[in-house]
Amino acid sequence: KDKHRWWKEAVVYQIYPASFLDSNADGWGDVPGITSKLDYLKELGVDVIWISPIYKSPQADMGYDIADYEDIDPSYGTLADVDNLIKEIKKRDMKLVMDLVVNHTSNEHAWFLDSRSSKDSPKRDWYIWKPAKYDADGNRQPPNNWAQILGEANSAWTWDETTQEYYLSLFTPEQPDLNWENPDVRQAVHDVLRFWLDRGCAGFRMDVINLISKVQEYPDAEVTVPSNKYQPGDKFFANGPRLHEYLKEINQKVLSKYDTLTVGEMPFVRDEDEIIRVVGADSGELNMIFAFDLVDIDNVPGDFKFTLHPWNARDLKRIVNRLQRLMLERDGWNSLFVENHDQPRSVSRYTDDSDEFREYGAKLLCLMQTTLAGTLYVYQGEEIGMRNVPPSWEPEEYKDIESINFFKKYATLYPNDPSKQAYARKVMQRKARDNARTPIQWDSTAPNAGFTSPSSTPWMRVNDDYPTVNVAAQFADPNPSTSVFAFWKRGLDNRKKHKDVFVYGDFGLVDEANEKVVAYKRWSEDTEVLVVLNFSGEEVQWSGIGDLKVKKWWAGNYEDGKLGEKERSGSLKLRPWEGAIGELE
Ligand code: TEU
Repeated sequence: KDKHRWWKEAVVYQIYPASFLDSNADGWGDVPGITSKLDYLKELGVDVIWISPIYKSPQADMGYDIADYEDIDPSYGTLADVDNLIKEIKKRDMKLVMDLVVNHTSNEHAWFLDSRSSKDSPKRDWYIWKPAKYDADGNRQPPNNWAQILGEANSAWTWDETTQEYYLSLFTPEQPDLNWENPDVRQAVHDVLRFWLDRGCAGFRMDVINLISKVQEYPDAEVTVPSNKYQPGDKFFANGPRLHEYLKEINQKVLSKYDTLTVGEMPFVRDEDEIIRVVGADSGELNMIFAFDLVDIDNVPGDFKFTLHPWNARDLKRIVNRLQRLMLERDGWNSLFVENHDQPRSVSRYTDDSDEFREYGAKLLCLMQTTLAGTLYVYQGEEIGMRNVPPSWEPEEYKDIESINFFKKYATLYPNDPSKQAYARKVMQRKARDNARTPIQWDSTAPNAGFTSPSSTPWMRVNDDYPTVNVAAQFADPNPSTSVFAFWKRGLDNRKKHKDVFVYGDFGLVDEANEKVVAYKRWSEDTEVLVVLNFSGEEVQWSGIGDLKVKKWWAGNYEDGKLGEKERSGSLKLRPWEGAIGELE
């Protein structure tokens, strides 16, 4: 059976539109800005462009709160701008994927305004309304103890004065959850998909799509974080009872009539059978998901996200191995990503972003990402090795609602405790979503790095390192030894040339127990390669290669012309953060 699919081989590039490129000097990125950079993306090797939400939105959560699914927010441009973008994308033989956010809407969406207007509104049941509970002292309490996802100090329920009931708002009060139990809601969502597919878009990234079906009893969650009033309730809203039914319905009614790429964002889920039910070749649900295993590697298990948890190469291998096997042995499919707009920068998180090692780190991650099975997602700025915001930034520089809520929680709980305040700043500099949301550094023009005109004020501060880390400097340099961009370009090209090995080939770990080195083999019928990645800042004498013999080294991040002289068997000397790909005999 032929397992080749265009969406398996595609390289997807994620654009976070507010921070990509501002074409009209208002400090906010826009659709014409994206259109003007299509040649740049084509040059990199991109096939599909996914744009985070550009629909009409009050921007309580940067567009993940949609007020009108069929119009564009004026800050980004117009529907005509999008039509032009699609035309220009197609001209270059690329495709566009839209972000579909249908677990919730904005509280300013007409559906919700209608729903909250009265208990008798015909749309009352489009959202999830429940009466209050009262504690022993007669105080009003939300229907259950679930915590809000983007503000853990708060309840996931919001009180509505007008109709005297609570509505469910898992992310923020500005993002009421839709009631998917209601068939009219599902049909309205199907219409949204058709609207965009008929306009020429080639698929969807589906925001938190595994949260659309909730356990209807809405039970209290188990207390896993005793210091917090509210608790993670994901057991009752992630992969709920009717999820598969809803996904199959979308497929039958809409997607099956088009040729699409679909990727479902699925936080909280680890269970392999659950994943295969969604992405198995014959599931009739989605092509692939975003699994969170790799980006959750440094979270304390069971706790909230703003925690720090140590990990090493062995943990990373365990995760990679599990996800690779899931695809290759169970005929599912998956995505490869180490960055997106919700995560810190990968070079800062998984490697060392000091001036000495940043470029090696960025290329090490590129070697890993371009040699694993799965559809590859590159997040804007990753291709030039952009880093996290500097530790010196004050909390005021953080713009994300989740960050603001977190700093607020710490200020309220520990107003006079400098060590707690210092901890909050440290954890945010490592984990905040803002790290990935700083404007793209196009060149070294002061003070806005070419993102917006020098006299405008960007909506978010530009990372201070733009004089050295910027697109212009790397784009002008075609040498992969010195340019991270050129290294990515060659890596993507190599992946496509050898897709039988890298996209479709088999996978096996080498030296599984090693805590510093990530090594694996990929092979097809006629080619076998070894990928060796030193995920440590130390020099390692690696004997894990055992009996394997490298015939030819293909690429490495320490090339400096000496890759040909690298050892081919027995024991390899790996410099800090060194990685290489070699063809085996
Ligand atoms: O994210 C959902 C999600 O569960 C996480 O990625 C979440 O943002 C993270 O754990 C918080 O630290 C999606 C979007 O990608 C995100 O930007 C939105 O805020 C969220 O859904 C709500 O739409």
